[in-house]
Amino acid sequence: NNILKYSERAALCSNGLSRRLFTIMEQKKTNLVLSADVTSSKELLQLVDKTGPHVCMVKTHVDILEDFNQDVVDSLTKLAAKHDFLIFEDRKFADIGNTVVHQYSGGLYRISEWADVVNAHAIPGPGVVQGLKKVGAPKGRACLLIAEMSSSGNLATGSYTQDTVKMAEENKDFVIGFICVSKISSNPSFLHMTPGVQLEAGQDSLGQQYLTPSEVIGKRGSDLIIVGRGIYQAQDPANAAKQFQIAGYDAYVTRMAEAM
Ligand code: UP6
Repeated sequence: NNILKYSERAALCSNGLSRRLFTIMEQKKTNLVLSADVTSSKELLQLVDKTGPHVCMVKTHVDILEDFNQDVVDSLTKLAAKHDFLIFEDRKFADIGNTVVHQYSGGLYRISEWADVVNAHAIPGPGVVQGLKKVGAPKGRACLLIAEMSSSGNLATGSYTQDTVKMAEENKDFVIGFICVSKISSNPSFLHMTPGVQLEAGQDSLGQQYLTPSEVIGKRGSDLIIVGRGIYQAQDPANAAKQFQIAGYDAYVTRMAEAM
């Protein structure tokens, strides 16, 4: 998948959401996912409206919002239509199928009503995917599996990562790709999405490790960069998002040119 353009990969996807994401990436010229990890809904909506033109997807952690309510998701959905991006709730489901059915569809957040994409750990086995699929597939939703993590000392390595790729392949209709820190599947329809990205490599004080867009997209062959603090803690988040958009897309264009 190093030589296929996003639009060519879109054509290979059986899931409508991955097709749409690749199409947005090509049209908007962005492989940037905003990780909108702010704690008030006002801040969230302002941040998303400002950075919306530069992103193909907005990732949320709704359970960190102090004032979550239905208006927030209504407004977020409107912004998604206005700026043409997908909504990804970073819920990291990690329980048996029956429990995730309820966590995904019910509770306070009713995630399946508004999130295009969610993610899950592979640790419980395929039941977690089956449970999510039961709720999400009829609504046209999709899921990413966490095959690797960005944090230091994490246990998602080696055969765990390989077995997660296998689990994705066995559920290709609903699983559209991975959270990972490098390219782990040669199947061009799978999306590789990488968190832990800043314009300079480094780490935070709690184990997060940062790589640059050119390392992640160019050298490691991932498809999308996920950026939180690098954007929302910047003086000018819209401009920061633009810088990440340019850096991420340039790395993709360069990678394509080098693979030719
Ligand atoms: N995230 C990681 N690493 C992972 C998986 N998910 O950082 O392996 C998520 C975090 C956060 C975002 O939960 O929302 O990606 C990274 O934010 P940051 O850019 O501010 O570090």
